[in-house]
Amino acid sequence: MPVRLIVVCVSLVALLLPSAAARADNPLLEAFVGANDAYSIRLQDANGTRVTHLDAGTYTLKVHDLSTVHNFHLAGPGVDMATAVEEAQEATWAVTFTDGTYTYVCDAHSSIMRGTFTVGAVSSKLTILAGTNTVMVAVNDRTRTDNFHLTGPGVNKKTGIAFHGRATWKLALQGGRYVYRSDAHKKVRGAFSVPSTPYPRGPN
Ligand SMILES: [Cu+2]
Repeated sequence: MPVRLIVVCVSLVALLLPSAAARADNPLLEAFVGANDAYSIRLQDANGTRVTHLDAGTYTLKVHDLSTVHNFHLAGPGVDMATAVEEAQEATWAVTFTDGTYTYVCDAHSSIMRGTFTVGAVSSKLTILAGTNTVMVAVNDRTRTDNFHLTGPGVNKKTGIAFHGRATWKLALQGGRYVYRSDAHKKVRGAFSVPSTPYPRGPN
């Protein structure tokens, strides 16, 4: 008897953007390139920590391009900005990051002077085993400002709003309507329905 997997992907990311973009006091990021002409490139947050992940939104990025042989070039969804290789310069950019992966390089030495970071999002994947009501829910909560909260018949599970990482839940769903949402932003939500009889098996 074949087992059919039904995969439902949900994402809460798109609706997160307006509130982040409207924030007046944008968080500060700083980039440092080529101090003493060294082959160094770094992007850090206001605490001096190297950036590996950010919440979506608009940031103030201060670029310290300290060398006349290196530059800072940042690219990713909606962003493509660079200082000049042949001049040292200080620049302040307002940059708006959306869900995705961003890369920064020195264009003259992009194979060795580069870094990446991710932005966004809360997403989850439901894997529903055909013929059963048991599902595995893999939640990838990539922001500290929203959570993933799933409710419906027999289920009330959530990640913490400040939680940031992956969680896997094994849940027994019943027939009915399930709603997932972010408790921090009421408009960030979605829903799916589960038939009251188990998901159909393939022909056997
Ligand atoms: Cu360089």
